[in-house]
Amino acid sequence: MNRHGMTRRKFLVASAAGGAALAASPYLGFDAWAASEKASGEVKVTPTLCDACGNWCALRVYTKGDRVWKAEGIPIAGNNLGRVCAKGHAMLHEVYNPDRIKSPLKRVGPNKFEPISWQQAYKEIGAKLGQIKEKHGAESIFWLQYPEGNADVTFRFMNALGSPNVFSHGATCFLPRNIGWWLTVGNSKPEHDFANSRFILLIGRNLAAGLNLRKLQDVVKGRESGAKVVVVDPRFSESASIAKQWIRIRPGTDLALMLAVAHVMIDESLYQKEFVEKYTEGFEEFAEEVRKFPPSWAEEKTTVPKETIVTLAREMAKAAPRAVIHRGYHAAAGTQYKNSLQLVRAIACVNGLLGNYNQLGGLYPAPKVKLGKPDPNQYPAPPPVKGPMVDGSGDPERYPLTPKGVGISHAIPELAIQGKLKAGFVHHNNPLRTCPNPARVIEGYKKLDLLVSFDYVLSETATLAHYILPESYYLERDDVVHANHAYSSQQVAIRQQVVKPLYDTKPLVQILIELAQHLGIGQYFTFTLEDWNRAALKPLGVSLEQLKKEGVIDLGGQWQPGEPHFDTPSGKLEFVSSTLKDLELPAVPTWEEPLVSPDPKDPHSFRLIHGKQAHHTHARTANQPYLMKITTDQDWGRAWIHPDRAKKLEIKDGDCMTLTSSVGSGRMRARVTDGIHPDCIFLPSGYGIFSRNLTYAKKKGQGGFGYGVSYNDFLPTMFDPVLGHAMANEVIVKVTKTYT
Ligand SMILES: Nc1nc2c(c(=O)[nH]1)N[C@H]1C(S)=C(S)[C@@H](COP(=O)(O)OP(=O)(O)OC[C@H]3O[C@@H](n4cnc5c(=O)[nH]c(N)nc54)[C@H](O)[C@@H]3O)O[C@H]1N2
Ligand SMILES: Nc1nc2c(c(=O)[nH]1)N[C@H]1C(S)=C(S)[C@@H](COP(=O)(O)OP(=O)(O)OC[C@H]3O[C@@H](n4cnc5c(=O)[nH]c(N)nc54)[C@H](O)[C@@H]3O)O[C@H]1N2
Ligand code: SF4
Ligand SMILES: [Mo]
Repeated sequence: MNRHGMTRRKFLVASAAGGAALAASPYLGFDAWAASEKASGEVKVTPTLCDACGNWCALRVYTKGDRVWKAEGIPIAGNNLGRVCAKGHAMLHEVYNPDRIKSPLKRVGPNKFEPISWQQAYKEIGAKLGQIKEKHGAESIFWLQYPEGNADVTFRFMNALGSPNVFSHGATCFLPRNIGWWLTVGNSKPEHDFANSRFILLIGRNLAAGLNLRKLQDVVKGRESGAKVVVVDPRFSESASIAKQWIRIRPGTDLALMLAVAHVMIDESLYQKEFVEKYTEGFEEFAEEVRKFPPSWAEEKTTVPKETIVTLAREMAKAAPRAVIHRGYHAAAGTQYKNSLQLVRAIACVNGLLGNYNQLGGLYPAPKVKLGKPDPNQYPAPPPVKGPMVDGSGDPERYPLTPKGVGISHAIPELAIQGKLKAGFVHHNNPLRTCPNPARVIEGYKKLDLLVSFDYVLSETATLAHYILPESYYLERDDVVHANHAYSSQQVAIRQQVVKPLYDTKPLVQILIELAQHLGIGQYFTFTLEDWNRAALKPLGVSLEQLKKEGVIDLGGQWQPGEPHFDTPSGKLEFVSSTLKDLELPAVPTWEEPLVSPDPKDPHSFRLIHGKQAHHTHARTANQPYLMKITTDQDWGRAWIHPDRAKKLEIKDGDCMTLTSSVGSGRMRARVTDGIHPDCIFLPSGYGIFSRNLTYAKKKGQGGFGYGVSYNDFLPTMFDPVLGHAMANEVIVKVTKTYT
C-alpha cells in the first residue's frame, strides 16, 4: 500500500485499464475545460514560467477553486512580451493528464511497474550506484538534462559524485551554432535587434513555428516599420509566409549561398569598410577565399538563380548596418549538416561585412544577469571534476571544442554498449525518441545497470528506466530562480507552485537533496531550495517574496548601441579563426560538401529534412489531445513532396508513401506541394511516439498509436568529425508509393 492507498496489484490493473478509467477525467475534451470555466470557486492568479518548451515564457496562471483554469502572458517579460502560444495554453491541462506518474516507480518487468516509497527508491538507487561506482568508477555515471533552471544543482550533484559526464541535448539541437559564433565573435549567442532592422534574413530559422514569441514579434515590428524580410528555406515555411521573399534553396547548401553573398559584397566593394578595418581580423584571407565562390558557382550548388544572390547581397549591403542575418538555431546552422559549423562561421562573417555588431538593427550582446551562489562556508560545494567527458568532449585529442556540460548525448548508447557508461540519470529528456536511430538507442540504454528517470509520464525513456522518481509538474513546483532570456535588458524570473501537487511527486531539487543523503554526498546538500534561491537573488537586491509576487523583475541594464566588443583571442571579429588555426582545422570559411546527397539519377532518392510545427514541442506534445486535434483536423502529419517528383513515383496528394533509409523504414501520407525543393522530403518533427503508456498518443481518433513517424527513425547514428553533433539532415531515403 502506498500513500494513495493503492496496492501494487491495483496500480497494474489501473494502468492496464487505460482508456476506460479516463472517461470521467476532467482532462478530456473542451467540454471539461468549458465546465471549468463556468465553475465557481476563488480565482487566484500566480505568476510562473511555462515549461512546455525551452523558451521559458512568463505566465500569469489563473486558478479557480484550486483548479488550473487559464493563462495569459506577462507583458514586461522580455522573452514573450505578454504572448502565450497554443502549446503554452494546452500544456496547462497536462497537470490533469491521467497518464501522469503518481508516485516513485520501480520497474519489475518489461513495461511493468511497482509503486514504491521515496525512501525505498533512494535506498535501492543508493546501494546500486555505490556498487557501480566502486566497480567501474564515477566516470561510468552520467546525467542527461534539458539545461538551465536547476542545472547548477545537477552540476553540483555530479561533481559530488565525481563524474564529469553531464550531457544536454546540444548535440541534437544547437551545438555548431554556439561554437561557430563563439569562435568568430566570442559570444555564442549574440542577439538580434530585429525591430529596428531594415533587412532581416532568416536562414533555416523558422521563427513562426520553431517559436520564439519575442523574436517573432520583433521581426513583425521590423517588417511593419519597413524592413524587408527574406527567408531561405528549402520549404515554404510559416516564416516564409510572413516574409517578402522566399528563397528556395537546395538543402545543405546554405554555405555556398553565404560564400557567394560575401563574394558579391567584397567584389562590388559594398561592405562596411570602417568596421572591417577597425574591428576584424583576417579580412584579406577571407576575401581571397570567397573570390573562388561567385554567384554562378553558387547557383550550381544551391539552385538559387545567380541574379537572386546578387540582389540579396546588394540589398543587404544597402541596408547595412541595419541589416541582420539570424544567428541560426536548430536547422541548417544547427546540428543538421557536416558543413553546419562552416555555415555558422560564414553567417557570422557576412554579419561582419554588414558591420552590424552592437548597432541599431543589428546584432548585440544580450545583457546578462549574474545570480549569486550559496555561501560556500555555510554550504560547502564539491570541487568541479577535472578532465574531459567520457565521450571525448573537452578532450584536446577528440572533441576539444565541444563543451563539457553539453557533450554528445547521442553517444550515450554507444558508450553503454562499449561498457564505458553503466549508470545514468535522465531529467526532462527523452533520448529514446529525440536521438537518432531508436533501435540502437534502445539497445544502448538497455545495457545500463541503472537508469533513473525523472519524467512526469512514462515516456519511451522512462518506460525503460529501472526507477522513476516523478518530478512534480511545472505548475506544482518551485524551481531555481531563472536569469530570464530577456534579450535586451536584465531580468530575473521564477517558476513557482500554482497548484499543490496532485500526486506523490517532488521538485527536482528536493529529490536531489534527499537522494544525496543516500549516496554519501549529503554534506554538499545541506541547503533547501529556498536557501538556494535567496542566495541567487542576494546580489541583485531583489527579495524572493517580491519575485514570487511579480514573477518577472526587470533590473534595467537595457542594451544600447555602441562600440563593438569581441571576446575572441584577437579581441576582434575573426574572419580567420585563431582557435581553428591552432587546432589545424579550416580556419577561414570555405566550401564543404554535405556528407551525403541524393542520387540525381534515381527518382526514388531524396534527402530527408524536418522541422517544428507551432503547436508541438519536440516529441513530447503528441500525447496532448487538444494539440493532436489541431494536427488531425488540419491533416498536418503528412510529409511534403514536390509535384514533379511525386508524379514520377505516381504519388498523389494524400497517398501513402514508404520511406526507407539504411536504418529504418516507415509509412506516411503525402502532401504534394510546390512549396518544397524537389531534392527533399519534409517531415514535421513532432510525431512518431511509440511509448505504449501515453494514452492519447495511442488512442484511435486522436491520431492513433504511432501517429506519424519521426525523422530519427531514419537517421543513422553519426558524429560530426569536429563537434560530434548528429548531422540530422545527412540522410538519404528511398521513397516509394505504398499500395495498400
Ligand atoms: N523526434 C524529434 N527529435 C528531436 C527534435 C524533434 O523536434 N523531434 N528536436 C531536437 C531538438 S531541437 C531538441 S532541443 C531536442 C530535445 O530533446 P528532449 O529534451 O529529449 O525532447 P522533449 O521531447 O522535449 O523531451 C522532454 C522530456 O521531458 C519530459 N518532461 C516534460 N515536462 C517535464 C517536467 O516538468 N519534468 C520532468 N522531469 N520531465 C518533463 C517529457 O515527458 C519528455 O519525456 O530533441 C532533438 N530531437
Ligand atoms: N513550436 C515549437 N517551437 C519551438 C520548439 C518546438 O519544439 N516547437 N523547440 C525550440 C527549440 S529547442 C529549437 S532548437 C527551435 C528550432 O527552431 P528552428 O531552428 O527554426 O528549427 P526547425 O523547425 O527544425 O527548422 C527550421 C527550418 O529549417 C528548414 N531547413 C531544413 N533544412 C534546411 C537547409 O538545409 N537549409 C535551410 N535554409 N533551411 C533548412 C526547415 O524546412 C524548417 O522550416 O525551436 C524552438 N521553438
Ligand atoms: S513558446 Fe509557448 S510553449 Fe514555449 S514557453 Fe512560450 S508559451 Fe510555453
Ligand atoms: Mo532545440
